[in-house]
Amino acid sequence: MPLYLGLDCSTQSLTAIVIEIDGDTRRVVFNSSLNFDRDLPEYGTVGGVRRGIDDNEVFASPVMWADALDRMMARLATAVEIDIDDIRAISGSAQQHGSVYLNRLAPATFRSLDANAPLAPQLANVFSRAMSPVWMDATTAAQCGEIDAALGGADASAALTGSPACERFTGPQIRKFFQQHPDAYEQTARIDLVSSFLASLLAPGAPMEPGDASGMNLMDVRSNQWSREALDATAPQLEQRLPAIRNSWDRIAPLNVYWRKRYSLPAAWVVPWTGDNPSSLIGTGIVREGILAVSLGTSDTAFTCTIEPATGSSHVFRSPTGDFMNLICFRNGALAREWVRQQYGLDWNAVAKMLEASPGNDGRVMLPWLETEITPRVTHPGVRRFGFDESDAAANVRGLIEGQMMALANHAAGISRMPIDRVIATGGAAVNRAILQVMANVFDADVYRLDVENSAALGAALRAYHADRLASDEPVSWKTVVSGFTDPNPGHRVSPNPKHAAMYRRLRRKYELLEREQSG
Ligand code: XUL
Repeated sequence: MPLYLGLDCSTQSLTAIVIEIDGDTRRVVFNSSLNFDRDLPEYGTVGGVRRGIDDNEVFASPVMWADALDRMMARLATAVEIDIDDIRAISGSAQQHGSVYLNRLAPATFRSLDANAPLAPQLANVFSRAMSPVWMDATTAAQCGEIDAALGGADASAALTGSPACERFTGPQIRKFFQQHPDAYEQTARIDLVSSFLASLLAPGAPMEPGDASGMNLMDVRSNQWSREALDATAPQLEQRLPAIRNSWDRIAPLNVYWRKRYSLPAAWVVPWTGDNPSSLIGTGIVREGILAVSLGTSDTAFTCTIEPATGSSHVFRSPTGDFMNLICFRNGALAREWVRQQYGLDWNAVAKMLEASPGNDGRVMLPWLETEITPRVTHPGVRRFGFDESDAAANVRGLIEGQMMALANHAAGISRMPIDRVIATGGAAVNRAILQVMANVFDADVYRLDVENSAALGAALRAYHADRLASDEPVSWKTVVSGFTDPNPGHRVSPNPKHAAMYRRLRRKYELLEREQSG
């Protein structure tokens, strides 16, 4: 039976999912994750990242991501549950916006890797910048201002590239690197996204695709081409340093010989990698208008798929289906939830009990901005409590989770062109039913959890399948691609409690006013 491999290199871990598809047989046959902090401690990460002297400077080693990929392939090669020879195509996804800077030695190195040796040490000489800035970095406000000014203002940048210049986006990060390290920029032959870097290890010279390239402030989001204006506003001779943009569904090349020799993997086709959010769009089955997905991961995101961009969206990306993807992103996601749990010495069951005890927190609100926030823009971190203090554990737990959900619901109103009556929940915290109950009450919508937790890795495997069938002249519709994997499971449905939903409607207005007053 044909197998398809999907990989996801997110902020804190690398996951591989293999799916089996033959007619109506559709199932996940391999699912495994490596956690960067726990499984690759030599890279010294906390939550998958490292920080500079300035807490807003956030980066990770690209060698760590490559190393994780190598170790995952080793696991896959020895997995007893699958026959690796049946893998027909491979795709992947990665945390968005982060960038990898390669020198002139990289292409030849990638093509002639020694299959008898691990990958990481062989990459020692290929980088013109040792560390990669990641999406959590918020140190490019000056460059954002310059890019927006050059493009005619933030609205003009958004109309052209899908988003106003954003601190975590790749273009402003490249501009900062060019300004602060012009010699290293000069030594840079290619700038990758995390996704295209990892794809290049599997298929040297791999392109980017529009889904992840639209998180750079460099691509014309309508034409899916690099925008000359945006490139010029960012750094000199930039286009020659960027990979080509190809369709998300093209097949690139058979798997690089390194992996075939080292792990006896087959010459499976490699399909372009995309960003974790665009990949999750497929992995949650959102291939048409009218459904909202909420991903509760390191970042919390909410997204929809539309034929035309939604006007209230802070980011418009391209969907791997060729449509548009509208997204909002919150920086204070899983790490903030983990913080409040640890702060009060609780386990997740105790958190759940506190959430169930007094929905609405007696009208008290927390703005959960442990770190600087993306939505809305908050540059002075610190949780803001209204009506309670830090001594009250239950009020803090409820305040934080309810605050996150109210922010999601309020801002998500702008990314759907239709009323939201159903939410698909994914990401690590989606396994927590009490959190999903808060979500259902706050959104006043049914919330469904999918069977597969890592929707980005699943989306990658599904994209590999779609591309393979297309190239074999047996195209399958996106609806068919996702069916059997992303159908909402009625057993996992969480419905709103009408009384609580009415209360949250009022509390959401209070939250919105406080948020407006306190952000900036
Ligand atoms: C989206 C964003 C994050 C990252 C990390 O714009 O910055 O969701 O993709 O997952």
